[in-house]
Order: sequence, then C-alpha cells, then structure tokens
Amino acid sequence: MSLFPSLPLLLLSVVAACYSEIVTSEDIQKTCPVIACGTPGINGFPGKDGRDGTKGEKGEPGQGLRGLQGPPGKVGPPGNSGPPGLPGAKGQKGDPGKSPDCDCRVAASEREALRLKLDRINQWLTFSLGKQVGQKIFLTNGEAMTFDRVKALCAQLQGSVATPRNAEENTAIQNLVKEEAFLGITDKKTEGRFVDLTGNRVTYTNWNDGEPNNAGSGEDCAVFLRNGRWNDAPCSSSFLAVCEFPV
Ligand SMILES: [Ca+2]
Ligand SMILES: [Ca+2]
Repeated sequence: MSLFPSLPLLLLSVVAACYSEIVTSEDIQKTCPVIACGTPGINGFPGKDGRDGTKGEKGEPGQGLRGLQGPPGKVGPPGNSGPPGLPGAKGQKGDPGKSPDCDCRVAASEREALRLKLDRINQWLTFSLGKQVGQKIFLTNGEAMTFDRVKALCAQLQGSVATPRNAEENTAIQNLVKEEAFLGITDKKTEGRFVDLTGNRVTYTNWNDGEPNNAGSGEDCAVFLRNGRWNDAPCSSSFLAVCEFPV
C-alpha cells in the first residue's frame, strides 16, 4: 500500500483525539458510545439562593394539647345605668316599735319635771284667778259679754261655760265672781225645761225666789246672781264670762 492513502486517516485520528479532550461531560455521554471518554471534572460551587417564594395558605390547626387558661383580664369601665326596676311586693307588717319616751330615763325625768311645773302653774292660777272644786276649776277673764260669745270663748280654751252640778261647785263660783255671770244652762229648745250645753236636763238648780219666770219678751239663759242664787235672763244681755275646765 502507498503512503498517501494512510496519511489522511492518521490526521483524522489526531484531530479526533484532540477534540475529545475539550468536550463537556454532557457531550461525553453523547460522544462516549462513539469515542473513548476522558477523566470527568469536579463539581463547581453551589449557586446563590433564589428569591423568596409567595406566602403560602394558612395551615390546619395543630392537634397538640390545649394550654392552661390564662389569668382574668383587667376590669372594664362601668356600663350605663339601666332602667328602674318594677316595685317590689309589699312587705309584712313589722313588730310594734318602742316609744323613745318610755325607755329613756332622761325623757321620763323631764316629763315628771314638766308635770310638777304644770301643777304649780295650776295652783298659781287657782290662787290668783280661779276656784278649784274636785276635778274642776272655774276661771273668769273679768269681761261681760253675750251668752253666745261666752260659749265660744270657753270652747276656744278647751273648756265649757260654768255649770255647777252641786252646792259645793255653786259656792266655788260664788267665791270667784262679784257680779252676775252666765251659766251653761238654758231653756232655748223647750221653754221651762233647762238643760246643760250637752242637752241633758240639769239635776241641781239654785233658782232665786220667783225664778225662772221667763219675764218680758223671754228669758232663756241662767244667770248667777251675787247672792249665789240663779235667775233666768235674756241670752242677748251681757254678763260675766266664767268657764270651767277639768284638772
Ligand atoms: Ca225661758
Ligand atoms: Ca227671770
């Protein structure tokens, strides 16, 4: 064989050997079945971290044990006042209370002092102005007036027109007055039937001789004379006002 036909084949072998040294590992796999492979290179350094991905969806609640209940929170501000409630049911009647005057020794002593003082005042009035007989006292203001005015005056003072029920009371009036005075005895309702101011017929009388005579145009009021005897006289006339009071 000639030398020239073998020369192109030789060059082709050299070029192929040189090319096999510069191909990549990826090319090696493609080329390995064709030609013999060289030694693989070492791996390079890891690349930089990539950008953060988008936020994922909320996961399902876990299945771990539930924690202990925490402490109570702070007290909140007071709320607005509510509407008034309905009235309650009526309660039961309570026990009778004690009078403060009954269980207080100081008040009792004051009451006793007042009572003694009133007794002394009553004695002074009786001594100076009135006459007391039993549980009754006669007083006069020394003024003469009609029967109706005497009646109103005595009632205003919580008393009544003097009405002697017996000789002792009649004497007490006689010792009090020195002039003619009205008594609480009239026959206004029924002529000749003398009654007291409560309407009851009087059982004690001390008429003067010839009285009552209902003289003139009529005499319906009993009047105490200076001698202690009685006379019927007009109620419209004016005589001394004498009242009686219980003591
Ligand atoms: Ca008469
Ligand atoms: Ca008369």
